[in-house]
Amino acid sequence: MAKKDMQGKQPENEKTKALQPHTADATGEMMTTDHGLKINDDQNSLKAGERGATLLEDFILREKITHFDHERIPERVVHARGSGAHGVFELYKSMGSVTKAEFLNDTTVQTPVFVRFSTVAGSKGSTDLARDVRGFAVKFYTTAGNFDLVGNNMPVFFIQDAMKFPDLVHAVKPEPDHEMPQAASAHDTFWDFISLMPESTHMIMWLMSDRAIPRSLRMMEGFGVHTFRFINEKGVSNFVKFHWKPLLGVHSVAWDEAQNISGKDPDFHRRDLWEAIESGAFPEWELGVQIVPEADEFKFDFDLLDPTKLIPEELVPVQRIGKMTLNRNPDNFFAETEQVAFHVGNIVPGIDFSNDPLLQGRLFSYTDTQLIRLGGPNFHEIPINRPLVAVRNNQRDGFMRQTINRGKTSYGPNSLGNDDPAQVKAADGGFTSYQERIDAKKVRARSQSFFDHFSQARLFVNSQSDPEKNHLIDALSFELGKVKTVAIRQRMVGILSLVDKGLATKVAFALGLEVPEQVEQPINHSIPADGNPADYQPVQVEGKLEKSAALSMADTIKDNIKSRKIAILAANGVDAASLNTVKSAIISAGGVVHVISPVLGAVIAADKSTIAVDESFLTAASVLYDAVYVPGGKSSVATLKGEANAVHFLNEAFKHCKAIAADDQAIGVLESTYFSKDLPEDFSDDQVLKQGLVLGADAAKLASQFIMAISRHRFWEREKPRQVPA
Ligand code: HDE
Repeated sequence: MAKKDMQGKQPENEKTKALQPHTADATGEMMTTDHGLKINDDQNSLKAGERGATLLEDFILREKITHFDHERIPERVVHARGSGAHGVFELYKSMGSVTKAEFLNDTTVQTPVFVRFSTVAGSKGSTDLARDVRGFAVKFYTTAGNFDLVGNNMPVFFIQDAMKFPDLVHAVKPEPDHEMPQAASAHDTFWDFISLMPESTHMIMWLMSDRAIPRSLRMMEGFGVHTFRFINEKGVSNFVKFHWKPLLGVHSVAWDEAQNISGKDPDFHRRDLWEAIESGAFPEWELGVQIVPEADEFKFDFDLLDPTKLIPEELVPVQRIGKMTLNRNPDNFFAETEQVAFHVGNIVPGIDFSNDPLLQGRLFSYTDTQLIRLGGPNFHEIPINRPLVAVRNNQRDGFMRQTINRGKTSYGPNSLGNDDPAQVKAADGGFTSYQERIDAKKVRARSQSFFDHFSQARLFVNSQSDPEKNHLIDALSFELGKVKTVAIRQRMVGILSLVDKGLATKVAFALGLEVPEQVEQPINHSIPADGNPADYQPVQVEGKLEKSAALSMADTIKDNIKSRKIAILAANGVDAASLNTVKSAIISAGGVVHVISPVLGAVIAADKSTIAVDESFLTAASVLYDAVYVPGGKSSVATLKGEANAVHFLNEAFKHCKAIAADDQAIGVLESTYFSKDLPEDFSDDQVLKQGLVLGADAAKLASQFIMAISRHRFWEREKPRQVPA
């Protein structure tokens, strides 16, 4: 685990150093107005007598209130809720054969990055645990300018053409008459739109899967989604898809848990990211690329330009080419995380666009939205957005201009200013667009090669483990159950039946509906006015691949408990040895332990030692932890057994399929739970790995079995009887 540097500060990089002249620290400083006047009284406004009216003259009051009145800027229309972090990217091997991008050529260079994770639909203050796509936007401050990889945690998207983006977003956002629901897709307008747009079906499978409720921002994958191009020194182009692979594995929470976390700690993901970085448990991802030579563009049974399709890893393996480490929290949320402006069009030589019509539409949108959100054309001068390389051009003026451009010339060509700034030859790093050959009619149309909407949705369903499939069915049943218009539910059941009959039947059952024999035609309602619906029917391509292992989270990395949060329930009279042995074993394995007790302060152990309490049952909840341990100690056990909150804590942890361990002496507490009847007979390693329940008298052995169980993340098999109370 990486550590903070000697001063106890998080590591610096070229970008965080460049931010330093813009930072301010008030320690030991005197208070001034914005024009630098020293302030003598910041408590009282200027009045006509002690009990008199406030005077208009009070410029100090007016300045303070005026600034306050203007503190807010518009939130992002999508991805409003976000959390950011600084870090570095290090390259494993030179990619010079396929790209001339400098930061992907030199393995000795550390490229500073700033990352912003986000939810899409909710407002700035909404819960982190909404069922939603997560934004995964990375700004690389490279030696050739900023490269922004503005991706998501899902590899595909809802729509194929940028023209439909405002419709999609209007449909998912709170309904316009009553502004409900907040940060949720479970409502009529969203499913109305989706049920008429079969191209969304693949993405819907991802959105209804556990990928939409990550355990941590540190435990999710990232994807560039679109096909991009790599261009090498010789001008040869290869198609490329970008991936981020988290070194902690890909893990999620249960839906019931997500809903509870939203109440107990709506900042759960933001806090988790912040705390991990503060503690030195720096999150890491490997950058992966799938490379497809231009000659292979048409070798797949889907179109590489279609953003509702992924390239299965079985067809084109992901090469891991470097690692990103997030090692520094922002100093100021507004200045950095809020003001950062990503743009999918910020590329560097060696990287270029494909004709994906969604990507093409995004190229316009990002600058446009920053103009209003950040108040003018100079948002690139905001410290977090500035590249590390110098910016020189003839763009001038505008609101909030920071640069003081010298000289007379702000045009080119010019003779008065030596024709500077000079253009740069391609050989010296000047950007040139890839010269793709185009011979086409100007049309508003979509390629027939985009019309297979179900094969990859089916591939996704087939690739899920049984628990994942159950979660998918539950999520669809929940979301459609919240839809009030029965016709929309019915239409969706019809669409689902085109993906997987079994899945559709189970969802239909939960909704009290039947799977229709014949699906209502046309199912695609995204048809131009003069279009013939018959020409817009989905085509069914029998995908060659049955399953793709990478689409399931079942076999993700599950070999460590780094930064996992474990609760130890204790009261006065606890067995200190039992508590401390397990606690230190967890800490040595990289886990985080909180002792939770009926009240805050400290518990007095049976041996009279004092154990500090981190949380009480009032301030903590099982949904905020990955696992729970109950140590022995007669009176502690007696107290916890009679403490409804302790029993609820365990019941809920069981329901959410978490590892639970108890000292033999604490069996009394477990007997008060509803799962006491499910306690296994033996506690062999095999049994522990199957059930996630550990009981024993030998604290050291118990600790190692417990750690093994926590590293498995969840024991979804427990859901099987599917009759667990809350
Ligand atoms: Fe975005 N998107 N998007 N998007 N997007 C924005 O830009 C847009 C799309 C993504 O943390 C906005 O600065 C259009 C796909 C992320 O600041 C806006 C289309 C993917 C973020 C915008 C898409 C994304 C945004 C809103 C369809 C995954 C947050 C605020 C043509 C590959 C970045 C802003 C951050 C943000 C437009 C589709 C990812 C309005 C028009 C596909 C991660 O410009």
